[in-house]
Amino acid sequence: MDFISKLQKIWEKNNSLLCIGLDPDIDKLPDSFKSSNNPLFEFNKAIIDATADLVCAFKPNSAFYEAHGAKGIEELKQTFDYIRSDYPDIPLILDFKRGDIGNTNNFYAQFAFDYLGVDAVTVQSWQGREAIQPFLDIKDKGIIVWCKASNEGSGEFQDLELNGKKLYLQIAENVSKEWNTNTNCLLVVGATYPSELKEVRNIVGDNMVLLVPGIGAQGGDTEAAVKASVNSKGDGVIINSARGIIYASGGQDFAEKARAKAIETRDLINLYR
Ligand code: OMP
Repeated sequence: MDFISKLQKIWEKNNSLLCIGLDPDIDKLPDSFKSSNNPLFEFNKAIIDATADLVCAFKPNSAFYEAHGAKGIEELKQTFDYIRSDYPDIPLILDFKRGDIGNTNNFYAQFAFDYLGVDAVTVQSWQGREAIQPFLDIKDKGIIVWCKASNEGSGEFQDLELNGKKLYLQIAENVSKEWNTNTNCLLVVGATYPSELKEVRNIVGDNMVLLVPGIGAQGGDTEAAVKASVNSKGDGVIINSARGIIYASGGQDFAEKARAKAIETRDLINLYR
């Protein structure tokens, strides 16, 4: 099943727009994992088992695994394999924000879709459509293009005006009107920028899904982000939180506390959608 259909099904089944970021930082894991052979995977597995009925996606960020070399990549793959076998309804997003010339992108796509078997990836837009085409051609996968980043300094380039239009708005326009011929594109806009989220929603219309990270640890206001980003049907978004949920407690009750935080976050999102 293609990524967008899988997402629509799980939005309904779990009544949730919440995505949990599986970004395990070994220094923040409960002590019991420190002697484990697969600490990242074992931690993820506990979080996944505690929250799988509450989410519309899981999004591991590759950096947290690449940091550990081959062993980290192995645990990233274990994480995706586990979700695919035990929770096959849940879409898998690899957050790796790759982007290069087209020939090189073919090999990033092979890593994500053939080796890891994910349903969607995050990519850079900087090189232009022609370079991203190897991703865009894979019709059943979600290609999530970074548009307006959640970090404080993201305006340095993204807010520059070119011919009277801010760069991130031009990205939203090109992706929604020119790149999306296979209806497999999404855009990333940070929850920390609700008015920019609204502008992007107005440009892309009802049908494009937005990935919205930045609630929780980065301090994005959930009410403002949800109201600004949902479409007229009250969906069309994937709202991501990682640290705010996975480290709700640093003790042995981490999975239970992550579940409680995920319920609270899902319900808050649902209140404003
Ligand atoms: P927390 O800040 O811990 O909730 O994690 C946010 C996750 O979303 C990290 O994996 C970030 O790399 C990612 N992210 C952003 O924080 N800001 C962005 O603009 C884009 C992303 C992303 O593409 O998911």
